[in-house]
This record gives sequence, C-alpha cells and structure tokens, in this order.
Amino acid sequence: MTPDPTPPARQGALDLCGVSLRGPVLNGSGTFDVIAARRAFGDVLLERFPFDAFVSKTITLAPRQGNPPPRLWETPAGLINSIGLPNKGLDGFLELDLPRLAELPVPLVVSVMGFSRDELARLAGAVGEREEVAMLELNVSCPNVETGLVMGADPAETALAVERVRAQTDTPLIVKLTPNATDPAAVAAAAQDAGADAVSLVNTLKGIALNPETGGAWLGGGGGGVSGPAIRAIALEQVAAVAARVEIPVIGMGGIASGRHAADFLAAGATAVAVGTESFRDPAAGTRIATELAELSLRGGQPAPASTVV
Ligand code: RRO
Repeated sequence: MTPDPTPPARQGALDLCGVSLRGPVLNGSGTFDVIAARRAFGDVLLERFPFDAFVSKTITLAPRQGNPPPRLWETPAGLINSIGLPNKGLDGFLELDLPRLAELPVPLVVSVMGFSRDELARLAGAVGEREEVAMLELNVSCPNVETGLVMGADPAETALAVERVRAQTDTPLIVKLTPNATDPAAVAAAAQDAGADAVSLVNTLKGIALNPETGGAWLGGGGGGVSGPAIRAIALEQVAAVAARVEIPVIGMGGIASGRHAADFLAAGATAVAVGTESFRDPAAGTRIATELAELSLRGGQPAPASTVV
C-alpha cells in the first residue's frame, strides 16, 4: 500500500438499508484486521481505505481465546480456517476496539454472534445503540446451546433469532447466511419475514484437513470453514438463488478476487459484494477490485441480470 495523491476510481455510490456508501465493495467479516493494518500502514490506510463499508470481526458477549493452533490450512484454491471467534467480548469491544473502528472513513458494520437468543439480543441491543455503528451483522453460523441447532441452518431458528434482535434495536440488520444449510434461500426468506434489512452470504463451507502423519485433524479446532476461489461457483449459485427469493438487499461474497468476479455477483442479484480471503494475499485487494469493477461498468461489461441466470 503506497501513498498516492489520486484516489482510484470506484463504482458509484449506493444506499444500503438507509446507509450511504460510496461504492459496493465491503470486506467479509473477520478477514481484515483493520486495527493491525492501521499500525502497519499508518494513516495511508485511511486515505486509501480499501472498502466502502467496514465489517468488524464477529464479537460475542463474553471474551474468547479462540481455537488452539494451527488455525489455517491452505487448499489448492483457498483456505480452511478454524479461528474460533477470539475477541474481547462486548465490554472490551466497546471500550478498546469501537473507538478505533469509529475513526475509519466509511460506515461501520459490527458483526455479532450469540449462543442463545438472549445473548444475541443483549449484544445487538448494546452495540446497536452506539451512534458509531451504522449497521449490525448477525452471524448465525453457530449452535444455539439451548436447542442444539445451528441457528442459520434452519429457517425457523433463524426467524426466532432475528425477531428477538429486531425487538431490541432499530439499527439496520444484516443477517449473514451460512452455505451449510439445506436451503439457504428459505433461511433468507425467514430472515426477511422476521425483520432483517439485508442478508449477506456466503460464510465459509464446512471442511477438514488431515495431518498426513497422524491421520487426525490438522486444525486445532477440528473442523474448519473453506473460503477463497474454491467456493466461488457455489457462492454465486447461492447468491442468485437467495436474490431471486427475497426483496431485501443481498451482499454477495465467496472467493471474489477481481472486478469481474464482483460483477458476476452483482449480475446474480447482489446489491453489494464483499472481499475476504483475497485480502490476506493483498491488503489493497478491495481497492483493486472496486477499480476493476468501475472500469468494467464504464465499458458496459456487466453480465445479464439475475433473473436470466437462475
Ligand atoms: O472465527 C471463526 O473461526 C470463523 C467465524 Br466466527 C465465521 O463466521 N466463519 C469462519 O469461517 N470462521
């Protein structure tokens, strides 16, 4: 990331759930440690911020250490992660991280996860009332300890969680869908009917890697989540299916590494896109992808609308 006085061209501004964004390229939650990046790159990061909105790493009510190492495995076209939600908890986030995130030059989305509906509602209420927070993202890729079901794998569980959160906060609510559901479009419709303002997808696909010497799990947490180019075709299909089913905006992600990929997700019906794994390789990927996307649309390079591809 080198200083450059000329800001790069970006795709046009948009309204996402009542929040003005200068363009449609977000980051995927947990894929860009903006506080560490600010330490590494200084204020150049703010001057040339790679994303049009920033999504925080998921936080939980209580602090968590995360999973034991190893936490990553590289696949031929992607990554398997098993990070396990290390975070400072609600109080630590509000005291230590939120003031830093509030300095970013783009709207802030805070990602929250709870192991029960009560926990989720408390978190969403406390975070949603902070004026620094433009939107909430509900990460439902976790088990509800009361029912044993992964919230986002089941439409009824998702609806109950979204209803509880909706009752706590008027802050725009994005529900982050898991691809590990029988029918992600049914989950998206349930989220919409329960009051979600937008959905984002996909989170990672379940995967494992084995230790070649022991035959046991390589990752300290056991299983993990696959991301990167390996899952792009699957993500694109799910985004198209969800966008065809709901009326609320869809934020599409899964292996986006170029403006062409981003344009595909927009053509499949997404209103905005998010860059995840590619940012590990290149922290300025968000800027490059936004610029490529803007150039493509200037050239009229948008693919056909979603209705013709589903
Ligand atoms: O922290 C993680 O291991 C993690 C989370 Br919360 C998530 O939503 N998706 C993922 O791939 N990893």
